[in-house]
Amino acid sequence: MSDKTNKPGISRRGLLGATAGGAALMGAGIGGGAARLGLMGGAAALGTAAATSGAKAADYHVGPGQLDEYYGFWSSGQTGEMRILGIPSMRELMRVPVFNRCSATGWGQTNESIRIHQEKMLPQTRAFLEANGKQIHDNGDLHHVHMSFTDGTYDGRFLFMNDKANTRVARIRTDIMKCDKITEIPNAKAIHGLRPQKYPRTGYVFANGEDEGPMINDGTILDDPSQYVNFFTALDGDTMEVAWQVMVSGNLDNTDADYEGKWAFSTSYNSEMGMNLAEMTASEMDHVVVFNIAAIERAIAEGDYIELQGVKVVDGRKGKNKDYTRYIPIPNNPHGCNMAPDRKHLCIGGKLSPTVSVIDVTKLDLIFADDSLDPRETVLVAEPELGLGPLHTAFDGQGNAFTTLFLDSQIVKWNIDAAIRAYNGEDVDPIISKTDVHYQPGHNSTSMGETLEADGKWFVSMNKFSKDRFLNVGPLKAENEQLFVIEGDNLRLVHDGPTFAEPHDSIIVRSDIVNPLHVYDRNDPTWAETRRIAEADGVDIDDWMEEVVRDGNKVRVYMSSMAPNFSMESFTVKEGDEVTVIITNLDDIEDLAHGFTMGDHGVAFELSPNQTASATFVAAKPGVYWYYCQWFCHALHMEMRGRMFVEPKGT
Ligand code: RUQ
Ligand code: CUA
Ligand code: CA
Repeated sequence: MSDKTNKPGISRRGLLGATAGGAALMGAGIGGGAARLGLMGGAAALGTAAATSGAKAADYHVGPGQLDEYYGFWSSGQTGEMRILGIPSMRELMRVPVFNRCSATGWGQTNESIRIHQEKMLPQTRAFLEANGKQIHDNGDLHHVHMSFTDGTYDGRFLFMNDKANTRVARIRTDIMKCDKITEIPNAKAIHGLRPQKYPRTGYVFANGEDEGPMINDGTILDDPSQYVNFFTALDGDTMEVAWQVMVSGNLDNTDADYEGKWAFSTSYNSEMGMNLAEMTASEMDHVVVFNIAAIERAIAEGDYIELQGVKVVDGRKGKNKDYTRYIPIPNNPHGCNMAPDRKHLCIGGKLSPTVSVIDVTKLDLIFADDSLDPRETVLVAEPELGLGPLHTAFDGQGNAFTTLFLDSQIVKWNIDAAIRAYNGEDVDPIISKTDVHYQPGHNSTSMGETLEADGKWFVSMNKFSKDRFLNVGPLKAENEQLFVIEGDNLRLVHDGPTFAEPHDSIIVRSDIVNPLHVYDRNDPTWAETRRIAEADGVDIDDWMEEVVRDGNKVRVYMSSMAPNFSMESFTVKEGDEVTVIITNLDDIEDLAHGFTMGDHGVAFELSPNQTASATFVAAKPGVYWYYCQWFCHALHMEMRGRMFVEPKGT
């Protein structure tokens, strides 16, 4: 261990350095009541000057009818969707359901979305869901949204995101801003950190399994943590198939990749493989795992792997003396993992340690080449003490970094080069400024900050608590996302953005990179299978449709929509029939969306211009049921409706 760590800390920092005590303090911050949060706010305010609030509106105001300069792609945590915001207006532009069931669009209910859910679902999950009377998991915990890269910057093709709740990775096609793939990850549990390969292109999507479990989780091994492992997964971003996995020591939290396509990195807060808080915080040091991508690919090519649930798994655990992984000791339950756009420096948030550990990735070859080298001594080039609870780091592309201080409720701006010089004994202070945020920040984002085109203009702090910032809406409060202009050494607050559970992370992408379609292409693959079914019924879904096709007790109802009409005023089925309603919206005018809601049947879905969609339900109760268009489309929108007659059995 370097003698530069564990410097005698000052007062509160010393307290935090004591692991169990640190964890307790962290716990108090998270779980404690308003009084405790108030205390922390007070402590933060003592630290440094507060940000200037009440900025001149004209500086950032995006007026009515004006367009934003950036897209913000936002996770939504336990809501399970992706959100699109405009930056700098912070206007919420769209919600894209991914892992969640959406009442408006029918995502999670339409046959097209269920097929996407099921395509890459593991067979045991399908059986499990059936036993629970379900077709899909309709919740998710979406923490991290990241765009595909080419040559170190966003290329506008896809967005990738994790589901910690049900161990999945999903992809959104940016041309239609809809999810087109959901891959359930075998072997691993609880996909948390997720990042695409940055260079030469994506390429791989790296995904961390956070929860430990037995290698084969079939009930044979239960409470025997000595036999638990964790899995690091690389997916192919083009096919969304799992390319390979690496078995690791310790758990995995956040991840990132370098700008040369050589390495991926993951933080681990549970190197101890503890099963409770005391055990998970027992060690002063946890680690960052470095994955050597070329060596892992070689292992796969040369057959040095085992096959688990159809996936090639390389053993990258500690002490295996292979060149697949290296473990770099890092204090102390580290969390954030952020590669700087200088192509050189990886910044690891210390969480329980008040430090950010800076790794020079150009030195990683040394520790792979020579096992006798101390990995930490060899690759660590700085470890500035920045404040309490450092979680995530963002970059301005000019050599500076911004780190969220969860416990201090602050953002610290610091200079990477100055931190390196200080680490080498020079008398320089790497800290440039500290800015209060409201309150308890987790992630932060800078405009284009996770790419080689980081432009240092805008900064968003995603705060876990809003406390007193907004009108009280009851015991459950909104989170607060604050937009700052980066102005010289300082951050100037220009907007508070209340948001519902729990926007977690975001990326800020220049608007010229993202170019969605205005209306669907009729040949969109989303409904390719629906088209195939219709063709078998002799129906052309591109044409005006008024067909009812009976196939035993299955009835397929083919309709078209064109404002303000459905092609069919009514249709008749029998009690107990399984009814599939298939509709093409023949309106191909921008923004002319319809929808289909079947009254009292729990069925509703979106019909955007040129879109085909379908849903299946059982007509279990005889009677007259109105269906209607639920997307306001025309002066006669209310009249856009019709009747389903369900004849009693035996008539
Ligand atoms: S992790 S608040 Cu789920 Cu992104 Cu750090
Ligand atoms: Cu069609 Cu409303
Ligand atoms: Ca630990």
